[in-house]
Amino acid sequence: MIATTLNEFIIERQEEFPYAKGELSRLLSHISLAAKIVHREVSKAGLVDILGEAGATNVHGENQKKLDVFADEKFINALRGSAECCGIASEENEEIVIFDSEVARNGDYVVTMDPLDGSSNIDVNVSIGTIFAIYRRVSPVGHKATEEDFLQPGRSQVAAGYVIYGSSTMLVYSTGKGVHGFTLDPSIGEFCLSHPNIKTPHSGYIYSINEGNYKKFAKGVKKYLKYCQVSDEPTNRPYSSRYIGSLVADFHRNLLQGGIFIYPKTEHDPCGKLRLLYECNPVAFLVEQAGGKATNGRGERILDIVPKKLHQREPLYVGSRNMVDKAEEFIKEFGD
Ligand code: P6P
Repeated sequence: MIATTLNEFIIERQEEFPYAKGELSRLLSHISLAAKIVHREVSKAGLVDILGEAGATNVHGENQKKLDVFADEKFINALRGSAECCGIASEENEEIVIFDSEVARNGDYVVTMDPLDGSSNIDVNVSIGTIFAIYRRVSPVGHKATEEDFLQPGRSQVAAGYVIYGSSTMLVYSTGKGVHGFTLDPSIGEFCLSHPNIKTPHSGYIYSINEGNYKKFAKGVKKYLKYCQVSDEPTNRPYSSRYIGSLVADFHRNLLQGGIFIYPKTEHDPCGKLRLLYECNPVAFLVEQAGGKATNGRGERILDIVPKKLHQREPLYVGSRNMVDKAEEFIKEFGD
């Protein structure tokens, strides 16, 4: 049987995309092209001098590894060439990246992205990923993109997805009509449909959180963790703690198997660590499409939060809906 490729799948279903035919397929095919290029470099990162610090630091003062910079450039170049995208907001760039050509100014879309999430794991061969979200611009077509195009609530996303560079490279995306996973077949250079219509279990037994921060957690978070450690509800089996330190890898595992990922606020980080625009919103869009839930721990749906700043952080509770609800019960009773 010949597998369905990403491009074939998008074209087969592009009438589901409520805008002009072909726009989304061009955007996603350019994203998948950049993903293949990053895959090639990630898969041989240990062999060429592309590891280690690029010297520069990103807007958050974090050392930029060469692959961060490489991935950022590849995705920006791919989207600049798509003729559909007028600008990008990226973790690796303090300001928005405006595509100022006549063609790009007529683009209807903007993209937010974390070009290489989990980059601290690059040198130790742990899965890393790219996270992206696609919005319709709100600024007038024919003009330059503006920051307002990027400060839309996550519910306005028209598509979102991630690429996970792991034991295999997968691209997982949704346009609001279900979540679909494609595995890269390097022998033909195509992403092939491997996980159609992903649904996440309503309950699970995996909890993902950096327990090294335990002392900084609020009482409600500590109480939920203890609940997980002593309970076998509701799946009648003990919970497992699984934390890779790469959001894409932790999220992908929990999406498929069920589970909850938590990056809570702490006294030191009152808004948590993860970025709303290009980490929380895309995974929130995907998890809701898969039947799960994503909030900031206080009952506020991630997708309803209106961003005020490009690199705004937000606490994230994301995964199986019954687990997010249970965590919120403890937060409500004991505080966050
Ligand atoms: P910590 C990677 O740097 C990242 O942004 C996410 O991919 C990951 O979930 C999180 O930070 C890990 O943070 O503080 O647990 O190392």
